[in-house]
Amino acid sequence: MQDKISAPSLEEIAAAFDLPGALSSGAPFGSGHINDTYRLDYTTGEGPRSFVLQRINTAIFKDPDRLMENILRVTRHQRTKLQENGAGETHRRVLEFFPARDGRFCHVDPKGGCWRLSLLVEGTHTCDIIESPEQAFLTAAAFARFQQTLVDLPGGRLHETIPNFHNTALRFADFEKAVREDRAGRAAAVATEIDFALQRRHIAPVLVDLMRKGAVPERVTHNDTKLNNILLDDASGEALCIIDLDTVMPGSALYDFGDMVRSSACTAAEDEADLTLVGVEMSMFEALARGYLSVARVFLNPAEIQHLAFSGKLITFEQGIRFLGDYLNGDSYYKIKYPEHNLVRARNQFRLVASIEEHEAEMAAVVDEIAG
Ligand code: GN1
Ligand code: MG
Repeated sequence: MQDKISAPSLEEIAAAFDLPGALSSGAPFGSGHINDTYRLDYTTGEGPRSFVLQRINTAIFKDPDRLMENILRVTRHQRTKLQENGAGETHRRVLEFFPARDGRFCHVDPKGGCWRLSLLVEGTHTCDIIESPEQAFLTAAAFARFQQTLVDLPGGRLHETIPNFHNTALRFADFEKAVREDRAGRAAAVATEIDFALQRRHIAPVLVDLMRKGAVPERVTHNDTKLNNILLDDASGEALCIIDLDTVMPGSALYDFGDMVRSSACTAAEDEADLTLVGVEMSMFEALARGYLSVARVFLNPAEIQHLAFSGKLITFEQGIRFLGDYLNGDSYYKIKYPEHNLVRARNQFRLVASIEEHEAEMAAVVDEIAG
């Protein structure tokens, strides 16, 4: 966890960037688990303007300059394509970052904190919980378009901002290490959850093995396709702008689709403690698959299509062992709001895994029917 107390004030950080007018307010913003995010409101001669200021968690993103290099390449390419396609309001459809006065997109404060600034996209909101199949369709199609846009990203392979981020086999090895070390002395009390994970160890390497064999191709992917990483237009509900680009890097389309299933095919939050509310909703899954395939059908290969239903289970499992592993390690990775938060999250994700298992054949049939 980063030290909040010793950090410079928001005013001091904001002053490092060349912003218009006077800062009228600054406050925490969003619901990310890793970085610290703030909204800055300015009063200017041309009316109010708002920005998003973020402190990058450099314990997790160890090379923030390369991370910003990725993000600038990606957003420039998105902007070029939007302009080529004659899309209106490009400033609302792709994130825009501003360098600090020293020219760096990553401003380092005197305490070593790493800050970046982007334009706040006005007239949009995010949702933590899926509201309707229509919304599931739109958001899945938007993430698919994001992947499609990046198919011809120039300039070579992107940096891996977190190596092996979705290598579920290595994630499982990390989990086993956390169980073995039992740093926080919590393993005995969560034997049931540990057992749930160990019984499913065979699914962990499935996608990485397919990637190693070349059956599933490496693509430029988002890698954190949670529902709340899309800005929705306040007026129309349109899925306007993909955000949280920290983990855009080489990956598999399947982990992206899987994380849409994890975060949008269930109508309970990922930290809902009442497990009777946690489970896959087939209407949402079907809408996600229809939305995603409405765009991605043309570029996915047969092995990818064949594993779409499985991908939701796999990444939900991966997320479950990451939360449980962090709980066993003494909560060093994810921000928590109360002591058992990571355990509650892990139980929730495992309940969703179990529910996906119950519906897996049905989910595969839905994908078959849509993909034809
Ligand atoms: C983290 O910070 P946030 O909420 O965007 C995590 C994702 C997880 C997610 C679970 C870099 O994302 O991988 O899926 O929490 N990001 C990182 O909600 O580990
Ligand atoms: Mg993220």
